[in-house]
Amino acid sequence: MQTIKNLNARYAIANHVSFKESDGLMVAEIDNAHATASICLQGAHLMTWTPKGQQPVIWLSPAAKLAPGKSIRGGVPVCWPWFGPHATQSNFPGHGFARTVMWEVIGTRALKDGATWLAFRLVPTEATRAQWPHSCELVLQVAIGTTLDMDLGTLNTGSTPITIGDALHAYFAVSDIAQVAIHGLGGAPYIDKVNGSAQKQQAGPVSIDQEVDRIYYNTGRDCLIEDPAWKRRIRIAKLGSRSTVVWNPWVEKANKMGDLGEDGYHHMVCVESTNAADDVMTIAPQQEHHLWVRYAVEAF
Ligand code: TA6
Repeated sequence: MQTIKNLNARYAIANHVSFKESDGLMVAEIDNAHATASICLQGAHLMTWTPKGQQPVIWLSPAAKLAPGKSIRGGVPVCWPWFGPHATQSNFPGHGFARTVMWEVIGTRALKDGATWLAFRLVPTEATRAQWPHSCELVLQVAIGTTLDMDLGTLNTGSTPITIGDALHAYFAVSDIAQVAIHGLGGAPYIDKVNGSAQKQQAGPVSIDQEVDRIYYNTGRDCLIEDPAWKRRIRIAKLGSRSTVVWNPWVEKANKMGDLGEDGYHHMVCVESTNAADDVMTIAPQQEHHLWVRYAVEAF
């Protein structure tokens, strides 16, 4: 059983990473030459990432609550082993259980370029096995520096194929959602979940002036969140994913959520690298699937 004490004894690295307790949960605090970040061991949930001298890139709700078994609003929730509602069991948690169960630290390293690498493994429980009775291992690797790399690896350790849906459900910080444009999805077909899951096609960049909840598919290109007021673009590169979700709850839904903060929806947008809808992944025995992203900031 990992504790703050034994985590710091085994995995802390000076000028890179240490562990602390926050609202009853264990958190890895990263502070290196290039960036600061924080990762809650519950869900291996990266909560913040701020390159030095920059505005935060990953957004955490000012009203986010850290509580055992509860999802944290913001950061990069790990959605696994399904995305969205469970296909048949309405009482199973939306976006799977990975983000609300304990993970264990399995490694930390100071990289040559000054970044910090950490690896976490999901700890299965009776409850997770009841919802997901398959032999497999889930490992998240993160490299935190001038860019943020995340690799969600599913290894099928069983003797039959498994089919998963997953996502790195990233919340990005923006100056003002009304001024932001999302490039890289032009021409892509999408399911418009706000309009009865109608099938549509994206024309040009995505702008947001109302609730948006779209699953874009056949999308492999980088996305760019263009933020003129902060004179930056956030580049989202990915591998192992052919679907992308863009979400902003807008005012009505935001007010009902209770953990998005007073006007939180103005300052965030989710651009999620997913295996969602028909883009689920079937993994053969002893094979693995990796969902990998790189987030980077470019001035403009
Ligand atoms: O990714 C978009 C979405 O599926 C939305 O429909 C909304 O439910 C959002 O995820 C947040 O879900 P959560 O379970 O974290 O409140």
